[in-house]
Amino acid sequence: MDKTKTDYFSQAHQVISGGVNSPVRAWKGVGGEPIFINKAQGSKIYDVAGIEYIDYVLSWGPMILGHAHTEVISAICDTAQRGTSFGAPTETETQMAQLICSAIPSIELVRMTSSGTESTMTAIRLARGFTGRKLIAKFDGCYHGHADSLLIKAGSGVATFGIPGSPGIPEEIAQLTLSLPYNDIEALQTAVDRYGSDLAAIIVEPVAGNMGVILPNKSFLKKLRELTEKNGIVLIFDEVITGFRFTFGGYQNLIGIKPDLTCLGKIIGGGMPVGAIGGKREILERLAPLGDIYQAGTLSGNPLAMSAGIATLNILKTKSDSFSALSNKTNHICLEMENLFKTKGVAACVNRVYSMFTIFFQEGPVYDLVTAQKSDMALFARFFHGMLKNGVWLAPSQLESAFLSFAHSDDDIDFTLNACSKTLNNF
Ligand code: KE4
Repeated sequence: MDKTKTDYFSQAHQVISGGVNSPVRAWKGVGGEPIFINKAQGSKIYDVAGIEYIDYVLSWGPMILGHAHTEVISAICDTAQRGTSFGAPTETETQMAQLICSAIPSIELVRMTSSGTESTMTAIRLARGFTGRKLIAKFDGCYHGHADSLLIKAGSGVATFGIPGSPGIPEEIAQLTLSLPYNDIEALQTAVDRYGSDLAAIIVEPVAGNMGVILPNKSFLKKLRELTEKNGIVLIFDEVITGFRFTFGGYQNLIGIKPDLTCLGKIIGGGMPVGAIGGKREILERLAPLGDIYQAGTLSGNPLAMSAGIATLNILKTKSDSFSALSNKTNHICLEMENLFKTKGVAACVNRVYSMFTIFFQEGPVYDLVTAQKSDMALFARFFHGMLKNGVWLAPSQLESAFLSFAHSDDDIDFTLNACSKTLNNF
């Protein structure tokens, strides 16, 4: 007998903690039981009952070309014919590193990992080893993966669940992490005045995507670069989401700010498990085996992930002037949705930057975690389920981002706006 949709989740629950392998997939932020997916193609995702949705999650960012892109799939299949992992260097890793270094001028040397968490964890360890200092600073609502030092006032699933940090992180470790309000230059200046000479690193999402989309204020990142430069603090840009999303490079390319270290992930793996840490040669050379700061990974630079990532980046390289068209498409859908909310009398403000956006259910403005958390989460949940019923798959949390891909057509945009109108008619 065919399984019903709920069978999938109850079966998963018997053998997987929470029935999911990452908390945000459990839909705790919107209620209801998560839908299981069977396949995806281009801008569409299909659940186990064969229902089609237009996908704005895109695996939380990686699928900028759309799902199952033929060249990416064939790159994976071709590589797989020759084996899946060797635990020895391959040329594909060099090619990936060359692509990253050529695209992002601040990156002189790279180390591949298998996740964004590993790359940010490595960045923190590198900064502490390089400076000999212990303290690090981050920003409330920014999420840099689940390494102990960084799961402090984090965004993404932590913010949604209101988990202040997480049990299991000794306060001795938590006390070494300072978390400051995002976009607050005064708080930053005060913290650096007080702790500057003890700070190993300050890590930031240059565009925040884990408390919903929040843009940096004009001078925030510039001030951050000035203060870290002046005080010998390693500046880390966590570009796991923004890397290769807005341009063939990082957000840093667009604003002309060079961090000391950059963390990458998601898009550079084309949907396969990947992360990367890159930056100043003098810092990266401190990594074993060249240096004395240890970091390792059985599947780091895995040939399948490298092939998928290289195929993805090579296609993105040919689309350099299409990024602005993708940004315009995003702007268009956001403007049209804002008009719909206004017409229906629903308080909402839409933050967007290039091809990512978040609909905050409040008047706004939203410029940090405190303002983001003022959103009407219940209304977001109603909107999420309404859009789902109308064939549109959004992130199952108010404090996440929605993404467009190069596969999202004008028809997809029209369909989505129609779904939004229908959803609001039933509000
Ligand atoms: P991973 O370890 O999940 O590959 O990357 C961690 C990470 C690091 N930095 C940023 C800016 C990130 O957004 C992430 C992961 N993002 C979340 C969603 N916002 C991944 C989804 C999930 O946790 O399942």
